[in-house]
Amino acid sequence: MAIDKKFIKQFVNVTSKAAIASSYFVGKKDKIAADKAAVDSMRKELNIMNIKGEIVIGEGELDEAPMLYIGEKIGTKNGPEFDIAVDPLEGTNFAANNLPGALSVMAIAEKDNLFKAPETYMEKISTKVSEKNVVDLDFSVKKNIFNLSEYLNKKPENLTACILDRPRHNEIISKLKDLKVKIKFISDGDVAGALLVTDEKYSVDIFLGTGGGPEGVLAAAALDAFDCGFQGRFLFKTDKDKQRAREMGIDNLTKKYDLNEIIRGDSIFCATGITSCDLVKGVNLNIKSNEFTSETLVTHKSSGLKNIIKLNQIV
Ligand code: VTB
Repeated sequence: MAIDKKFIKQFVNVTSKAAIASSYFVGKKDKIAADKAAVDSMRKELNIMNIKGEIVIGEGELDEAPMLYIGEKIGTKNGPEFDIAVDPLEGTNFAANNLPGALSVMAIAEKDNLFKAPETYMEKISTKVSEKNVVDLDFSVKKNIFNLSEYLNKKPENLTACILDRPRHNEIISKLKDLKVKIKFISDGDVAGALLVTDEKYSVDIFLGTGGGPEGVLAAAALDAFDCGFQGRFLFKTDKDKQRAREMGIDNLTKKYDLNEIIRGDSIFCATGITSCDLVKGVNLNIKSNEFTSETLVTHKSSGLKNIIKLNQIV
């Protein structure tokens, strides 16, 4: 079944309001306050929607975070059943320091169609290629680059790879350098990083490396609508992580997940800019009219919608 189009506007409103709430804390060096504002707003707006929703990816688990935790039921319960993944403030450092890239993000699928991901790291790869065996998490960096180069008919030195700038990626980075691939380093925010493969205008051919698992699932929802490729493999390091994964029903802890094992069926994805980035502009307040302008990248898989929605709101 398809998700009714009427929900698109309502979900865009949710991330948009969360982004506006968080925007008051932009550049205030207070990550917690910026996050809390986004979480509180998102929860309030979701709870007045006529849906029977369950948070499958959220702000921690019940014992850690009081709001939008994994397993929390949201909405009025009068309406369709949805699985909802949220990252009310993706890029807390960006918001706290008024740097580009803070987003309010949400992905929605019909019940039991979105992966219930624990809060752990994930090895990820995304490209504009959805065909199998061109790029694969199990291939070496060299093989992936050579395959992609052949597939896109671009020399390796004309390919750009996006990766989180972290010491854990030193080996991948040195291999990319050996292959003369251009690298776009990001300091944070790998939902946006993974989505840079969706359009030629961002000049990114491949995103790879290890970041947050929840962020991987959120990115997968949008990549599915863009008909791009994505694979992820959770990394469970501590015994506590492994135990939690088993409790969530993950038996094979080293499994490589293809995009459609992470998200199936119809979906909606919304990412509203809090501060501007390549994908969307940040929240802007017009002092005279007291109106907030926000931009949301929205996708709706079944209708093929992939668009930026601009809203002017007085809140
Ligand atoms: C990752 C990434 C996020 O934080 O979770 C990162 O997926 C934290 O990684 O997009 P480190 O532990 O290496 O700092 C983000 O960049 C922002 O939430």
